[in-house]
Amino acid sequence: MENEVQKKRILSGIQPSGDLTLGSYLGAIKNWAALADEYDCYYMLADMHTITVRQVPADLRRRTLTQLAAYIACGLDPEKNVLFVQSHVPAHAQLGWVLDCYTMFGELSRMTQFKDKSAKNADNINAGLFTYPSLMAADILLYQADLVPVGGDQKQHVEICRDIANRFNGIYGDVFKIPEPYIPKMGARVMSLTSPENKMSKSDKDPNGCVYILERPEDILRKFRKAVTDSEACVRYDPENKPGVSNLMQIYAVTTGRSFDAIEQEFAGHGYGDFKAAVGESVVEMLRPIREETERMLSDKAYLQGVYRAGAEKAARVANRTLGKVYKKVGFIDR
Ligand code: ATP
Ligand code: LTN
Repeated sequence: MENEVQKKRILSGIQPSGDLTLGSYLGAIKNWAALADEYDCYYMLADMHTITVRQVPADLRRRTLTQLAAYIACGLDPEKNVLFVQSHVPAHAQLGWVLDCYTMFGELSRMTQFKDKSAKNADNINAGLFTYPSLMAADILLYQADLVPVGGDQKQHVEICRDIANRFNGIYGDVFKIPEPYIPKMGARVMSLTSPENKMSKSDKDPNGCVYILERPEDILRKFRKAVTDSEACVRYDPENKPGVSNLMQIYAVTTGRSFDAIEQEFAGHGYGDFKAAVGESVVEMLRPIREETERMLSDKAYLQGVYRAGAEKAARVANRTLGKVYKKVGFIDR
């Protein structure tokens, strides 16, 4: 019990905004599974963030369940990790509002994700898209998280969360733990297979740039076969001049545990064809058990329901404690 109290806490989440990609697996989820013994871990399905972009309701429901099954299939044991749906814990919306009042217009305007997403959704630049980071700050701060494991693209959001927390603590005393981002060295930024200057993203319009973790092996192999490379015909790590090949090398390094040097040697004198096929095969083999296990779990809805209900209950207990403190600090009277 003593140990339980001392464990550092982790919170992270992914939006059920599309099918999970190889990017979200390598950049985030794969690394989460290994943390369960050392940390007290909370993982969310960020459905409230997802509606900042218009969704088809039935699809959102289906993807939320599929994503929960995929979390478990990727090794997040619900006995060791608290797995929950954001909208099931009302404290997120409640603290989100309070933090909106401690977040500045100027700092939100500088967020890269806001700029990208408002360019992509020019007909729906809603207030939720703009205040996305203060809701995300609420997600993290409610749990007094020490670490937030995310891919490199989310670093800016963890930084603004720290700024908001410091601002609030500066006024009211030590209410929030200041979290640190926890970004993997390898796989932090998996790039699109067709435009390797952009990150692989599940809401990408080009389905060939993106490998989904539940995709059929033949489709995965085809996408790798078609991946954009360059005309040098030499497997060498040089992200600046050879972004396509370097991205494939990154992926292969993570799936096989080999170093860049070893990969360069393995393919010395071979064309890109062999290399791309090998990368594709290694990804297929890594994802196969995840796909099979996800499909198996999706056929047992009652089990999944049990997992998210228990998760919401555990999460709410921690979240409500923080929310209570915050309400008191800002001057709301006790009910
Ligand atoms: P969307 O397209 O809806 O913005 P996304 O594909 O970018 O979604 P997120 O749900 O934003 O994915 O990200 C889930 C997690 O996976 C985050 O921690 C994010 O940092 C990480 N991640 C997403 N894409 C990549 C990528 N290409 N490389 C590394 N990590 C990634
Ligand atoms: N913004 C994140 C998803 C997300 C998240 C969080 C990540 C929502 N709330 C809290 C870490 C902590 C994304 O787009 N990947």
